[in-house]
Amino acid sequence: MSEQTIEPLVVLGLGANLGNPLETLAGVLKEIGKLPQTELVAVSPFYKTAPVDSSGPDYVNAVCAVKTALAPQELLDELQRLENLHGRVRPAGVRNAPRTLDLDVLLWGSQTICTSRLVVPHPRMHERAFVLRPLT
Ligand code: PH2
Ligand code: MG
Ligand code: MG
Repeated sequence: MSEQTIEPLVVLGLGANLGNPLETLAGVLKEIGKLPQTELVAVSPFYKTAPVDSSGPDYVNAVCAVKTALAPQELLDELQRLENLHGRVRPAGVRNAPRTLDLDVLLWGSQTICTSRLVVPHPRMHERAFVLRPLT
C-alpha cells in the first residue's frame, strides 16, 4: 500500500469591521483556497456581530475549514500576509483595535500548539459567540 499523509482539519476564524467586510471575507476565502498545499473544505455562513472587547462598526464573522500540508507557522505566515494585503494595520498599544481583516487559527485537528506566535486551540474561542455560532 502506498503511504498516505492524513492532514488534520484546520479551522480558521475570519473577522472584519472596517472597509467592506463582506467583500473582504469573500475575497480572502478565495485566496485561502489558493494557498500552497492547502484545500478549502468548508465555509460557514457570514454573521453580523457587535464588537466584543473591541470598538467601531459591527463585524462580519465566519469560520472556514482547510486541509493543509503547511506547518502551523507557515500557515500563520500566509494568513498574516493576507491580513496585510487587505490593509490590516496594528496600532501600537491598542488591544483588539477595529480591523479590515483578522484571520485566526482556531483549531488544528486535535493538536495543541503553544509557541510565542501561536496558541491552538485559540485560548478565547470558547467564550466568543462570534466564533462558536459559525462553528456549530
Ligand atoms: N475579534 C476580536 C475582538 N472582538 N468582536 C467581534 N464581534 N468579532 C470579532 O471578530 C472580534 C471581536 C479580536 O480578534
Ligand atoms: Mg481574533
Ligand atoms: Mg488575530
